[in-house]
Amino acid sequence: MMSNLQEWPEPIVRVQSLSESGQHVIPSRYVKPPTERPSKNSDFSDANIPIIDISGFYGDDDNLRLNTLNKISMACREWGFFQVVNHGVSHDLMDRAREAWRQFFHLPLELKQVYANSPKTYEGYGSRLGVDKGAILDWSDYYFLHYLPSNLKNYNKWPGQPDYCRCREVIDEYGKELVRLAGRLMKILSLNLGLGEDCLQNAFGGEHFGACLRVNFYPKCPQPDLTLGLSSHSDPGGMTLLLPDDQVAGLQVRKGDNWITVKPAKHAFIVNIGDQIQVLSNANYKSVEHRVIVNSDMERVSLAFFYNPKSDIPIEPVKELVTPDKPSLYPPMTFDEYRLFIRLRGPKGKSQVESLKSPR
Ligand SMILES: O=C(O)CCC(=O)C(=O)O
Repeated sequence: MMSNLQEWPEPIVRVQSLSESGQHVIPSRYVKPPTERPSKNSDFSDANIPIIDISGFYGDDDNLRLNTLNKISMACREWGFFQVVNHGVSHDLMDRAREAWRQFFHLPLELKQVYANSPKTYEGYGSRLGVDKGAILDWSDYYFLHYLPSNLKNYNKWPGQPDYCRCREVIDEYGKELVRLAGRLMKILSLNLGLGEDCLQNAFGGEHFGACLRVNFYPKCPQPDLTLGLSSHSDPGGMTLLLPDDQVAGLQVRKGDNWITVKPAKHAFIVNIGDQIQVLSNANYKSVEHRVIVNSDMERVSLAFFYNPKSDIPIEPVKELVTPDKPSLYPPMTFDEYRLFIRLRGPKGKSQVESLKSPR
């Protein structure tokens, strides 16, 4: 299987170059089948994912603390997504991180090409997920890098040029803050599942958890109704903290048969449950499908920080959540094995975690 992951099956085309070419028609490689196009069940109502102030969890007021836990619990069960505000991460750092990456994507192509990625590790500057030859592609470029564990962290694979982008510095600072926030959210999720506060973190391998960053760049698109910036998928990892663009909406979350467009709150992080927490929670929490739409007027930048289990330990439902009434739904699998699926096949809804279910 690994041999399929050595090289891309076709020459890579940067979506940003297509966008900048000024063509009014997108290449057929980016045209989605009618059922996957954005107009299909997109919801233009006022619905939004919950916005939760987590500072209430850390104060002296027991009621407020309980209330905050409950709000997060409801959000995890009803949406699999929520926005956190008053999360303790410096707003200035959030803005600097997004802007550093925006500058990176605006560098001349030759400078970015130095970091071109391959499907072997996906680290670096990329323009597709999955290695199926002839696949319909998404309207985005991205940059993927490992932040933890430290043996995978490799500054040579982070953008270092030119200096004024300051990507390396800012990622280090940003990563540190996001690891702290994710650790706090892990405790909250654990408590809400009726577990000891360290249970989920321990199942992630304690201090040996992993973390990586994918920065998405969605260039302007002349025919946004025909394509997607990112196809529907659930996140393969543990938990995602997304810093969306502050100017442009684009993320849509599945709610039943509809797609709800997230309206980002100022300086909020969008938090969502990934497949590994679905598995550990024995499906008490579900990772929810999401996708990204693009538009013809504005580019969009987002930073997805993935907080993951140690990659070589078996992940299976935690014992306390397996009962005679609710037997284990998933056999053990390491995250290394699990993420091969998306690396080979690209984003494909929830097909992977569904296919994992133990026969019963
Ligand atoms: O750009 C976004 O808003 C979402 C990105 C996303 O879903 C991802 O990177 O997995």
